Amino acid sequence: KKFNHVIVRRPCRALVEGITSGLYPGKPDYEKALRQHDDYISALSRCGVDITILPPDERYPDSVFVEDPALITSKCAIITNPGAPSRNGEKEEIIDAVRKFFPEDKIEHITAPGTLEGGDVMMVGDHFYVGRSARTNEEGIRQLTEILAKYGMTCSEVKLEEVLHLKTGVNYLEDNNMLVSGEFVNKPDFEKYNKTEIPEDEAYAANCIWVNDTVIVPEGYPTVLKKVQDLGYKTLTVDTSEFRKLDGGLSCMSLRF
Ligand code: CIR
Repeated sequence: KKFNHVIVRRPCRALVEGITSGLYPGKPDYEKALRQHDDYISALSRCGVDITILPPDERYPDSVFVEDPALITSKCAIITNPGAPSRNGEKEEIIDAVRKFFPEDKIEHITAPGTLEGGDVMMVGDHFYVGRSARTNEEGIRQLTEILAKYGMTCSEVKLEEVLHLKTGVNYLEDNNMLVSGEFVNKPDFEKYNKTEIPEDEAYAANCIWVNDTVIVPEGYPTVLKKVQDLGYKTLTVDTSEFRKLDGGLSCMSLRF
């Protein structure tokens, strides 16, 4: 398996007004966020992917989190319908970038009353786990299931209790390896994987990303870093402290395909 492309969007100044649960207090420092985003792009570029960098979009404070308005699979691209009202319009702005890679008949849409955000979707080969959350509803999941089936792919729902998005707490690293934290540690859905448990005090680092045999780990989580290295992966670290203040992590900031 290999990813060839990545899409990111530069953070906008309005980032400081992004949605936050307050779990990680403080307002993002914009200049610092820009530098961290530069480092994020550098790390990705070391993983052998080409990177499309979209310009900042001041209308949408959370638009740096491009993972949410689209879900890109090997067979089709799905424009989602973000459940957060202040983010819903982001779906119109990601389409052009997606069109560079997919013909019109391979671009699908989640439509109202269905809502879905990409952060709730975790790809494991041709199977997709989707979190039912405050952002992703039953109808959104139904539509996603139908779209995926059209392309020979499958989907199963995971109920979320504590986290914002599914991938806030569980991430697949390929090779049957999965990072699990909190409510996901004992979920029967993930029994068949080689699970690595993330300690509670490093829960944020459950959101690592696999990019072509390298795993990018957020900076400042030594236990998780060691565990990922012990699984045999090359690792890179990126400081995401300013995005963490908005509940955003490594996976949220790119579309990888
Ligand atoms: C939000 O609440 O929508 C943003 N502040 C964070 C989005 C994080 N995205 C993700 O987990 N995929």
